[in-house]
Amino acid sequence: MTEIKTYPPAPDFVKNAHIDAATYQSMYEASINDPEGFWSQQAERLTWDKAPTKIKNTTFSHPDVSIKWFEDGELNVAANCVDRHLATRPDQTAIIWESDDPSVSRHITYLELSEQVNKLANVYKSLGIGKGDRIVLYMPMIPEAAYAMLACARIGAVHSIVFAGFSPEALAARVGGCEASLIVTADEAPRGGRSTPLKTNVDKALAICGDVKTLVVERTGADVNMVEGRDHAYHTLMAHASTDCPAEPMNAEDPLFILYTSGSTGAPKGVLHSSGGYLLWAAMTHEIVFDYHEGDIFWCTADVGWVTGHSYIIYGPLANGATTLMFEGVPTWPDVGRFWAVCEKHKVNQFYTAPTAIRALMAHGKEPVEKHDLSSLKVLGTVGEPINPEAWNWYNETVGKGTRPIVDTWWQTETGGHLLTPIPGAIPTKPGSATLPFFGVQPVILDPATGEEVTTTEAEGVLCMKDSWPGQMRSVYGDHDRFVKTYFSDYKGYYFSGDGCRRDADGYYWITGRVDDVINVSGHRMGTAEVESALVAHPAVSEAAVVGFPHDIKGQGIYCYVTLMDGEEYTDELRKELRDWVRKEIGPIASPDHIQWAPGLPKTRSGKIMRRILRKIAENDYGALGDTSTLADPSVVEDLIDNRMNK
Ligand code: 6R9
Repeated sequence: MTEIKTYPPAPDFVKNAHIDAATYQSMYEASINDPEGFWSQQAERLTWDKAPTKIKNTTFSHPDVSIKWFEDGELNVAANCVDRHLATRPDQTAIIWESDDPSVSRHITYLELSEQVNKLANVYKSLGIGKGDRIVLYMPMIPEAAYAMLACARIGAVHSIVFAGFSPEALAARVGGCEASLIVTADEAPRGGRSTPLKTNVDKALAICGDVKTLVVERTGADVNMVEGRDHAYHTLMAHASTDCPAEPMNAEDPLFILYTSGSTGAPKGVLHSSGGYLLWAAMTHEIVFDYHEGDIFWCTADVGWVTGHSYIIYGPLANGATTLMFEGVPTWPDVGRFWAVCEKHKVNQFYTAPTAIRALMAHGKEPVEKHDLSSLKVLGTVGEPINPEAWNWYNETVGKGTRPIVDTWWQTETGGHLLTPIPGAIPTKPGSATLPFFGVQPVILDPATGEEVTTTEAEGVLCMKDSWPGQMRSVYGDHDRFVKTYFSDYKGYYFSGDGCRRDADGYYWITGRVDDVINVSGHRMGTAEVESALVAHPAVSEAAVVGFPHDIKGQGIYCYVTLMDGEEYTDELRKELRDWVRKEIGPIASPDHIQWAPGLPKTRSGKIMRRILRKIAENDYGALGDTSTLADPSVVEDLIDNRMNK
């Protein structure tokens, strides 16, 4: 095995950093030994209408799981992200918008942000929306998406963002799932020189889930269908709206947003986040993990449709009064140097992206990076999936010139923000490791066979958390039992992350990937069950089993085994049709990479599909199939291998 190098923080960096090694140690200890004291002090990062006196009231005890932080506190998230900066920085840029078209960008100041948010909040009210109502956002990466989120927060409405790459079918399920009163969308979403017809997709979704009011931003000016009384033009209503809208005082535990995410079973679940604890977590991690300083330009390349966009494009940076960059395009258009051109153009200081993007750009070599002046960069971050050491090294050497700390941040939609991560001035990094816990985070590794904690420093097993942190999700929207069952039932008394993990001799954590039937395709989480149910919804398909397989760029690809109905013919045309079908049912992000015909699937005598075997076949790893003696018909496996090899 090649030796793993350790990269200590550079002395120059440590000098200016918020947190050094000794401070990390003492603060971490305080956060564990005296959570009440620690978090009541940290809560002062936010501006409260009523400061909390009850700090932590949480239990992971099955089945009475209950999570409350700052429960008697009152605040408004929009007031924290906008209003409180108006006295000190009205003319500072809050949002830099870089459009898909490289010649177009805009700067929006905190004062402008305030006016737009307040107007939109008044527009919501005029459409009959109030505290607690749900608003679905299905939007391009444009400043109006930020206004739409913050305007919800201002009046206490709960947003549920649906990534613009999802299909009308997936959108309809999410609109229906939270009984939304309004959908905010745009005519079209330009990306990479192409355009997604968002409003047309909304029309198709409403034909499935029933009519809901819409508010349509004009992004490209494309001609779209507007139904009188149902569809409203954003710019028309905004033109008459007042910039004066008081912020609704909210309890810290009132919901801020719902975000659907995939699990191992059933339909995606609506992860529910709070106002107080979530915002504190987003703000604090944004400042400390990226070592954000006053005046820095921060760029997170995610889409606001994912949790990373929520916490690190909008809520964290704006709560801190930062300048946040919002990018509408893709890393490879108009050329593979786009990320670096944007870093140079806007003098980006912290850059946060996904390993899949790094791998894709790495394939094009150094030249597109070296063409650009990247001297403004101070910290580089990654998120979404394990980063392989080759990609880490390339990021470090080619982008960071070997002098910028890399923060490999492990977290989940459920966690609200970073849980395992280097702190750049404090924690030496190792390529591929998310290193150590953030303040208040108590990771444990459990033996999956016994459910017992592995207490030795070196350990391997499933990653759980022993106690709550303020940014933790509070429930599954409308289904608290599902929350308890999904996260607190397999290992009682712990939060179960769904990830496998190893702890090395230095106590560093190395995520080994999901241990459930969730796959991670280009950093997007997907339940194999979702792809399976899309496939079996096709009239020709009788059965389907979906697994992940290693993919050079995407991390994991989607491998589908499909059994057809009697009398159906296994043809290449049908294969193509099924691929398009899945794209239509879920969205292009769920495009199958391989569809293998499987007249028979390996099943146990009780009828359970043995996915372990299917994963091995997908990986072309036939020597390690393990015990197949419990199969009802072991010959099925040979047929699948023959099929795989002749494909
Ligand atoms: C923020 C986000 C969560 C899953 C998580 C894990 C994987 C995320 C990672 C990572 C290794 C990292 N994951 N960050 N694996 N190293 N730094 O991605 O949320 O979309 O909910 O995905 O992503 O498997 O369980 P989400």
